[in-house]
Amino acid sequence: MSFHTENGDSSMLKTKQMEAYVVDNKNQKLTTDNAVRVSSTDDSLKVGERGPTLLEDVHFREKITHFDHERIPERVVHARGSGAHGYFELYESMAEYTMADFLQDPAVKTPVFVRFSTVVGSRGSSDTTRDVRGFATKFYTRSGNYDLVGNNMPVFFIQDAIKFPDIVHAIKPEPNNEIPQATAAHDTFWDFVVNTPETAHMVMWLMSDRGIPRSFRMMEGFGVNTFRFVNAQGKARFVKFHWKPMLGVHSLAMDEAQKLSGKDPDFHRRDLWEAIERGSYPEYELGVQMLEEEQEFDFDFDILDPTKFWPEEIIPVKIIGKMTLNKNVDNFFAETEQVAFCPANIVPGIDFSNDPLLQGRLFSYEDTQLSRLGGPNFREIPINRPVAPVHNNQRDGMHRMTINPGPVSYFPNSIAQNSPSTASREEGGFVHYAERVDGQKIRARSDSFRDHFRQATLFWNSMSAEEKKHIINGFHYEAGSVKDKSIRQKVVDMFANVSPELAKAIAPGLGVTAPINVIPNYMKSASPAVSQENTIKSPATRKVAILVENGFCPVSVQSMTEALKAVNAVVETVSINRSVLTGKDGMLLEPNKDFTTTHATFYDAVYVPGGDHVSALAQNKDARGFINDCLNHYKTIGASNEGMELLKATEAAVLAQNLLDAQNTPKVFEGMVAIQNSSDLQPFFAEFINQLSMHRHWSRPV
Ligand code: HDE
Repeated sequence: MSFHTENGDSSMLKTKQMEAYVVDNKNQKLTTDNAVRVSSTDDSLKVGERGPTLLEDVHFREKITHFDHERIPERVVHARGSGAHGYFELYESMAEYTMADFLQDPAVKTPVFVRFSTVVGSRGSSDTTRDVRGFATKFYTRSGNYDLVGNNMPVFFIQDAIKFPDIVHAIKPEPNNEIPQATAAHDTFWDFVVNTPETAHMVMWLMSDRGIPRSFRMMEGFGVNTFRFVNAQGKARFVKFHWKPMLGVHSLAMDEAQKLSGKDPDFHRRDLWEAIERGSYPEYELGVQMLEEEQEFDFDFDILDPTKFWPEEIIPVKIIGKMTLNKNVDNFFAETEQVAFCPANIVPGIDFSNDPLLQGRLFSYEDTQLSRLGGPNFREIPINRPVAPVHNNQRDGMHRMTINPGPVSYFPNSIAQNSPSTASREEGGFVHYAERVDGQKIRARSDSFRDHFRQATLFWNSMSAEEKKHIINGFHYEAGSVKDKSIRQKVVDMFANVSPELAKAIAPGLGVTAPINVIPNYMKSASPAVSQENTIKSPATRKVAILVENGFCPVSVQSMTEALKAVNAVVETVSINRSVLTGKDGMLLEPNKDFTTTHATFYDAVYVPGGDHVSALAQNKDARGFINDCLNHYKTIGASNEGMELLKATEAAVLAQNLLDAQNTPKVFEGMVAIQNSSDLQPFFAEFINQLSMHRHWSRPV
């Protein structure tokens, strides 16, 4: 079977399969679901113009009935999400380690569908609340669908899936009043945390910048659970999966994320959609950490414990391929809402481990999908169909699409000569890894799962000084919002086990006392790979606002726009309102946005060009507010020539003092870039772009 030769570009297989279901309404007549043409859809059938509506109005009834049943239950967790199509390409054959068909031949491109999500909020909640992000990938491989259902954090809150309903009930809105929406900042979550020390490590990740990503395109994905690779000789190795974004891992500032929740609840969804529409396709490399079976007990953590990650410094990540997301969905409901991921969807060459969280997940996903998608035939929904052929004796059920001819729906049979027949391992049949397991039937937890704090400390130790401050602020807001003081005290007491320094720093914000007699934590090691300070930095796809008013300097605006576009950044001009503006030399410009329809939080940087327009901007509170927000959210701020006057009228004035001698050459201070009295702005643009690529200037004193 060769997808790439027989069917052209193998990355297009899924898109081609789905095309058969796409209906184009262009230039068509309106019909009922029974394909009868409709003559009017504006007035219901009545007895006289002012009389009652008739039951025989078939079109009315169909239209309303369908509408009444449009919604399906939202996902019990990960309800809010955004999906995109793409493909995966392999860098080198992984045949030595796994038989997984899509990991054999670098010439084969495997179609994928990805859904990113928040966990706690409802379908209509906001994208930027502090939360874990789901990162689920469906590979439509030629030996069946493989789902890598991961998160943007490598560890989980709990060690055993039996605790999942408890943690989810605790973090969801409280059941008596359904408050608060989409956040951990309330009593029940922290009550669960302080009573469940195994949550400590993941809570550290959640309070860190990882909880508020800048973009789905700029976050890592982790399979979290330990899986197995099995090669053609039947040899198995333990494996953990990683997605590494080509744009690096970046986050929002906490205040920025909170403001965005109101200003644009669709911030991440829009960012993903627009990047794909522009052709700036999100890319992620796939990495694997592999361990020989004999290494299972070589570490100071249990490799089956999902509250532990495998530090990259001791178990390196081997980069094996790349995923590109290059197509938005045609219909959100049909694709993103109906897609069904399941960690039990594996293919020959990949197998499970005894990770007790994974084992429970293997049951839950299909179970929830049976009710969410209305019965056992949800795999026939176009987005869920494999591109590999399906042949079995499954029959009937709600919404069955497949028409299976003939009398045989059982095995073995002689009427159809035993077809469909089973396949041996050599023929691609899935054979479970023959792991030897002995034991007593007990409800218990291994002693090797008892340490809950060492890796939480490792994570804390790995953070830069600025990242530590963000974690402290995260605790301040999230645990500080808890009403019950005794829970807040227990939070401080519990996290003293992670770091006495952390406990001391969060105690005042939580209004409780720092523990006095704590045993200092002697864990000194760190894992630099988990600090976002060490990530890839790039100006590509960053969004920059250029503030303009009548009298702006056209050369500055034009050349900055060109310089930014050359590095694939996105530029928008923003003004007080949308009327056409006249530049210094009479050039006309229609601004892309105004201060009412956009906001500083939508951008990564702001540039104030020179020109007479600055006085109008300086007198406008929204223009000043724009600069203030960029300042307080650690963004790059650039000003050339008269542009500096706007900075001087804002909270940035104090820092701008350090830029006053930027005569003829650009000067930089804490992510602020300026140049004055210069007609050659090119060095300034280069420096602005350099600062932009740094993402945020976290050490700026604000
Ligand atoms: Fe999930 N999880 N989960 N989860 N999960 C679901 O399945 C569950 C866990 C993850 O975009 C549900 O179809 C249990 C870890 C993602 O459609 C449900 C446990 C990780 C998504 C479910 C976990 C995840 C889900 C809800 C054990 C990271 C969204 C709707 C404690 C590796 C997939 C659905 C999408 C969705 C159960 C823990 C990731 C209820 C029992 C760990 C990305 O079945």
